[in-house]
Amino acid sequence: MLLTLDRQTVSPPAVDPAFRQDILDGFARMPKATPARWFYDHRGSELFEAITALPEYYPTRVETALLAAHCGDVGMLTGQGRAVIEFGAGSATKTPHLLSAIAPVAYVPVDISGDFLRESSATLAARFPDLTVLPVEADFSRAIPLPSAVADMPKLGFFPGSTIGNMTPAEAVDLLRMMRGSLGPGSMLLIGMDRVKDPAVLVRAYDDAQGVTAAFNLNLLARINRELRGTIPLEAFAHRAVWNDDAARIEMHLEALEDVGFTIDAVPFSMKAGETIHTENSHKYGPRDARLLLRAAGWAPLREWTDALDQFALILAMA
Ligand code: AVI
Repeated sequence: MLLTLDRQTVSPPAVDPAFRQDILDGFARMPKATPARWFYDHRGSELFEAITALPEYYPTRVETALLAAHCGDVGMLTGQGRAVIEFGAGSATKTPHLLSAIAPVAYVPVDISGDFLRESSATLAARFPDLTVLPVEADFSRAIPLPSAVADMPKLGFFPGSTIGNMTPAEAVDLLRMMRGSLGPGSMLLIGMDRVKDPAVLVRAYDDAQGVTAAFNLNLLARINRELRGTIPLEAFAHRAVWNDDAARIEMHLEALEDVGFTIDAVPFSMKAGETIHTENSHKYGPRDARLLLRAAGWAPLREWTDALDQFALILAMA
């Protein structure tokens, strides 16, 4: 049963003021840096879906296999009848494994992209006709008022995809603490985290041979041109993926290939050849780091599952 979309954010205006502000602030910084959340317009979300199917991008494949293999164990530990709250649901391709295993009373997918949320909610509602689906269009990095229908139910937060890695460790702790507050006492959290591994494997995962990740990164500039009256020459930029060992993260940058000048909403900017815009961090966590992050936010890790190569971990934690 699919109920109406609970809109926490109003339909996007012609120019999203938060997007404008973040981009103008980010381009004014030295070095230039923009928040990764602005990748996900409709085209960006499509490109991200394409990334998840790339041979080099192992996280989605490995995490889906972990869920398929261990959802029975997850169901035993969580018990039946919780409400599942999925943060950043996107196309929710991993969710059916979890829903089949724990038979939730309600499923609340939360995502900033209304289009994707509507499509995936309709697909899930058709596949699980007895399940109450209550989609919430919202930015889960801010406090989310959950639908009143699930207020008194025990909850399982589901945060797959290693999205936590796109935040700094300090932001990650804040977010995990906020989720604990939104989900309430007695809640549980199932989270996916990508492991630290051979940098060559990581760089390939973020700089694939077909250039899909490059297109995903460059789409940010196209979006700026489209939505903020930008004049950025896309052909003057190249995608770069770099392993930062000290910070244990893959960084994505857009590097100017020549000296370049452009405007964004009539504000002038210039870049020298070789200068970059830092567009994303994807932090990777070793086993102890992952548990420490959860503990720092008040979650007690209960059990974790990883693949034979220890590429990716699914961790179940209690509030
Ligand atoms: C959404 N997030 C977990 C992806 C990641 O792996 O950090 C985003 C991504 N960026 C490039 N490829 C995938």
